[in-house]
Amino acid sequence: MPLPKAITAYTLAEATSVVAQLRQQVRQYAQAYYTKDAPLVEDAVYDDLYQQLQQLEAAFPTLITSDSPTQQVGGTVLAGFSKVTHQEPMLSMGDVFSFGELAQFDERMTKAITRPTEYNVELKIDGLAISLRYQAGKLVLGSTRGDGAVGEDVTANLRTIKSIPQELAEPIDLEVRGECYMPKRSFEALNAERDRNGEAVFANPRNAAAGSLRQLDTATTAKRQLDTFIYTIVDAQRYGISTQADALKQLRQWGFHVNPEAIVARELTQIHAFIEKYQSQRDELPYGIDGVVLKINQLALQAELGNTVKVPRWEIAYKFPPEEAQTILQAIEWTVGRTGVVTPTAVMDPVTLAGTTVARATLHNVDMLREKDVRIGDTVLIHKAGDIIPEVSQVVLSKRPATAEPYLVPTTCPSCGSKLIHLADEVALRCVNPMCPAQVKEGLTHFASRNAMDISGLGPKVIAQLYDRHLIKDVADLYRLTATELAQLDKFKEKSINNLLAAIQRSKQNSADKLLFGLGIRNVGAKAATLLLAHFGSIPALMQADPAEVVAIKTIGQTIGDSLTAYFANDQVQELIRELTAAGVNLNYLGRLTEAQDNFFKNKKVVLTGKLVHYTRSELTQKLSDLGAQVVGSVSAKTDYLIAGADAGSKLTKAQQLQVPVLTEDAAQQYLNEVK
Ligand code: 1X8
Repeated sequence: MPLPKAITAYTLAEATSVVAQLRQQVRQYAQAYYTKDAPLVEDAVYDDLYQQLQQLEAAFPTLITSDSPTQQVGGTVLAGFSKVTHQEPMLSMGDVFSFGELAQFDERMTKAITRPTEYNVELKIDGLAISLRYQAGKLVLGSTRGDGAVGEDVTANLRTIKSIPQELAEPIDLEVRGECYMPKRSFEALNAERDRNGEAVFANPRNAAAGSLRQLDTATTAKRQLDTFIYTIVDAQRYGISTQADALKQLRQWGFHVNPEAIVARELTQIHAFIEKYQSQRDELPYGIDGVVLKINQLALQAELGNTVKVPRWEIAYKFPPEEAQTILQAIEWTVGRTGVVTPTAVMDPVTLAGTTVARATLHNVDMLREKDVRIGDTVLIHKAGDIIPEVSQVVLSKRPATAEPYLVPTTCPSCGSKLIHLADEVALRCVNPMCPAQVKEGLTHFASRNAMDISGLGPKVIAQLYDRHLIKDVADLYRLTATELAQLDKFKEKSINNLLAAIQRSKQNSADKLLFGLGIRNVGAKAATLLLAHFGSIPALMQADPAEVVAIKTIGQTIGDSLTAYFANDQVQELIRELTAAGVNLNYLGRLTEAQDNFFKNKKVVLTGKLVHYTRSELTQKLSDLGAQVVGSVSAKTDYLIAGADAGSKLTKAQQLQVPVLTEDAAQQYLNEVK
């Protein structure tokens, strides 16, 4: 259905009234469709109205408002996120992990209140908490929880989420809170696409949702298909509501997306049944949940009970145990680390676990392998430690095939074939051959890594190729690589070759603490390396230092001292240092003598772009460096922040593609001013 007359025939007054009508209709239909899952009209009718609205807005741009449905597809590029101080703090919640602890919570509640205890029991959604503020019925502010007191203003991004009403039917002032999440299907589609494009995949839907909400280009957020469940009305009693169950009803009526799985319960047995039901069904739900929330149903009682310093007394989360899956162990792979430690990895039939497909899991070390008596062909239980790294938790002995034989732990290194040994008091199995190819490659990768020499473009795959083609055998060889040699590598064209050579060149100027750490000396971590060089000033000075002086440095003990002595006593090491010196690698400490105090920019990689107003480039670079930031030239996935001034170009685009947070110069200045 086209508009009744040509767009050009509309007066501004007519257009104003038609636009208002269209918006109301489109909103109503969209809400029925998205939040109630009950469309009122056919898609084509909706699309028509939507297009008419778009056409009128295009002809009368002064009528465009940020809350128009047409603006919800995003497209605005933000300069950064400003901070929002929550009017009521967004508290977190106490949690329990067993029915026993849950009973203790219930006992506390029963003691504290005289009436029979009644709970509203809801699912705990695995997303991120958001707050939405409405004024006279219009959405005016959407923010993240942040630290609970101060969050970030993500209004423009939240406006792209279809289940969030832009305008309520009643012109009320209101603040509601809930969870923003990414449905499992959207998460899988997003990760599949990112994988195809060679981009890093998100570890879980929660991270994906958080990343999507912090997009500076709202069009990206719009594409991410985020959804919400709203579960709290701030100060609900103001609206004549007296229980949490009624609050959920009211929220639904106002047009919010409210999770349908909630019950009112008085008995623990009912709550146990609810928990067990959803714990076993969580895989079938289209969104992630990580537990169940119990809230005292009566709002007046909630108010009486109040909060502790950190959490409300009247609610608790029952957290599900980590998700487990069963699968069959097909093989055990052994990997040699930088220090020669050989670790086992289980290779299993692929299985879905907490939303992702898992085919490999850590078995930690030989002792654990022996203790669990893991055998090839065994059925094993796996879970994700810290929700990310899969590990084998248990062998299901009842399912062990009669033919399964005890697993024979390798006696020789899978990389170099040398005999593996157990060092005294160590659970680890080690390859002690310093020339072991696997160890050398790991050592080279460590040298190039971010906290060490930070040579971008020199990851494990490139290192492996360089080593296997005999182009490098130690770190000094890196500084002798030529363009012709790099051209032999897979996918290395002129641009990647030049970038890598430039990165290698740049690393020569690093402060020598990065070099010291990069050498991979046993027990010498990044912190120790910095302390040592801040004290001695250079690697040659450290090499000649009196061991007693080394050990006397605060937090540097005998273990580090002995490691250094042994390392530098080695003739090959001395030759390596000579070669690095000859190649022009800096051996002096260039950092500050005192470490920068904690601040927003400390240890962050920052890129500057665009025209700055408050500072010159070099002033800002100096200020950031003083705060312990590293100011680098180009944006990569490793960049922590891009500070963008006016007329920013390709760096800004790249940062947005890589989801690197972008700060305006003003925002950067605010953070700088926070440092005393
Ligand atoms: C966090 C969550 C709550 C609820 C659901 N999912 C969450 N992640 C709920 O109340 N239904 S409440 C909450 C909090 O208070 N921090």
